[in-house]
Amino acid sequence: MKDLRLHNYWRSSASWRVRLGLNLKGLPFEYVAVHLLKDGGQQNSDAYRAVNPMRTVPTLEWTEADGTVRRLSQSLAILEFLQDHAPSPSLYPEDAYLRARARMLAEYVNSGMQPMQNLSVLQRIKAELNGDDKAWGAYWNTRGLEALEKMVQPTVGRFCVGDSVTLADVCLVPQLYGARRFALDLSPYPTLLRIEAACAEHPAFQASHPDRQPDATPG
Ligand SMILES: N[C@@H](CCC(=O)N[C@@H](CS)C(=O)NCC(=O)O)C(=O)O
Repeated sequence: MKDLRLHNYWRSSASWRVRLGLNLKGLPFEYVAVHLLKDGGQQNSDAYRAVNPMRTVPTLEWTEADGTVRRLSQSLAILEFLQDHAPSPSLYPEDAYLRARARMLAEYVNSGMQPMQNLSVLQRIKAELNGDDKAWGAYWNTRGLEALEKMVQPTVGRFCVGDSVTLADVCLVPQLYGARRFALDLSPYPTLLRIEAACAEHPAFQASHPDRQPDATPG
């Protein structure tokens, strides 16, 4: 596995999850920017659809020793692959119950929140249904954050599950960043904010932060 290339977008939460995984595991990668808003969304171009027919970022691509190019999409599948490739530091707790809790919290974000406020969903709510896309996104974020604040309580330490970074933190922190774009009041989630602050001190979270990526634009 060499020449890792990550097709991603600075402000995409799912992209940030994979940048986090790569940084946490110390795996260098080439940053391939896919602008989700330019040119009608570069994720919709024929060139990118050949890379990822689902038209979403991230996609991780690499070259095997025999020259075969391989690709993976879906951030949680990519993270699991990275975990198998580079087991330390682990993103998954040893204990089976705690491991399942970390996955559960990650899925609150991955399947309960992010898909409901994905760009293409918001665009269709606005254009096709003449709906209030911002209120829609805010609703699903609020619902998910309320659940997360409650459901981290049994396992919380410095991070979501104990004192090591897990998959749950890797999903939570990018989602909180995204939630702020819906102008949500995050004060009802003090535990989540405390975890976010702990993560912000970690070099991998700093290096992978959207604002530090080459395609980041102000505003
Ligand atoms: N479950 C997928 C979600 C991927 C996804 O929806 N990515 C968003 C950005 S966070 C995207 O590419 N959206 C493009 C669009 O909606 O047109 C994953 O975890 O990778």
